[in-house]
Amino acid sequence: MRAINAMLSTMGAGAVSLVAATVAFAQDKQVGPEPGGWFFQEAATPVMTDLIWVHNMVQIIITAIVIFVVVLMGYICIRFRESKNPVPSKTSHNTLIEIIWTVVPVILLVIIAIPSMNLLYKQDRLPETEMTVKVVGNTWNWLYSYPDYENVEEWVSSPLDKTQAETVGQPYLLATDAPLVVPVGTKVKVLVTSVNNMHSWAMPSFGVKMDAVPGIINETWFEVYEEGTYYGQCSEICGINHYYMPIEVKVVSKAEFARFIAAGGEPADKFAALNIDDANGGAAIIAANE
Ligand SMILES: [Cu+2]
Repeated sequence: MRAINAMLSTMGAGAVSLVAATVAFAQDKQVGPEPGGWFFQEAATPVMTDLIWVHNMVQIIITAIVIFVVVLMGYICIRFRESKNPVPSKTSHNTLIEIIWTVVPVILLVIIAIPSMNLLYKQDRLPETEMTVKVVGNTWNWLYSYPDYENVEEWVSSPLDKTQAETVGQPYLLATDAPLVVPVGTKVKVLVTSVNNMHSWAMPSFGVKMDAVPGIINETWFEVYEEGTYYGQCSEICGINHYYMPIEVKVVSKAEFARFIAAGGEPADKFAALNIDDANGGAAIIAANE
């Protein structure tokens, strides 16, 4: 499978060099919400890998506690029921048991706290990042820009409607006309803010959920393991079209990203057939909101 993906990527890269001034992306991995899905999405970043690990560890501990308590309660209900135990014990204190039920929970909480705190700081404290993207929430779409690359203008990422999504074979309510494009294996700083009301830029497979608040610039980071398309959704109820502001992140090879930037970041090329004019469409939407 890996070999096939690698082959497809190579073919995709070949296609790019053949078609001048067109930036096409190799279609490979897709990670996002799935109908009926109830567990985490596949981990795409080190933060999400740790997050799933901490979740599983806590899950094991609480399951063990629940089983222990239920079994103990069952045993007590049966063993000490009135008919079997007509003269109940008058015991009110037992120092050893009291020490155990104090010390054991403390140890368990410390075992949970150490990796939890580690994860919290891993998410919160940015490492030395290699590039920055700026994400601005708008009602109801996302504006993306690269403060590091002035030749790439800020662009609007709007959801594809049902027909458009079907035409390009991408998931409706997740696919956009112009995804955020980032290189693989790169520590990316994300600056998140909003121009009107609150939104939240949430990428479950990245372990990222950052509020977009007007007047405040929040920051977070990610480093994606593998190339592919990753989907998220606005996760702060922001108004009537909250359901209709998906997030699409295209993770490409470093070489492909360099070509994309050199080409001025033409994000809409692969949707040219759909006749979407991002620059004008976006401007119209912004103007309508002002
Ligand atoms: Cu929203």
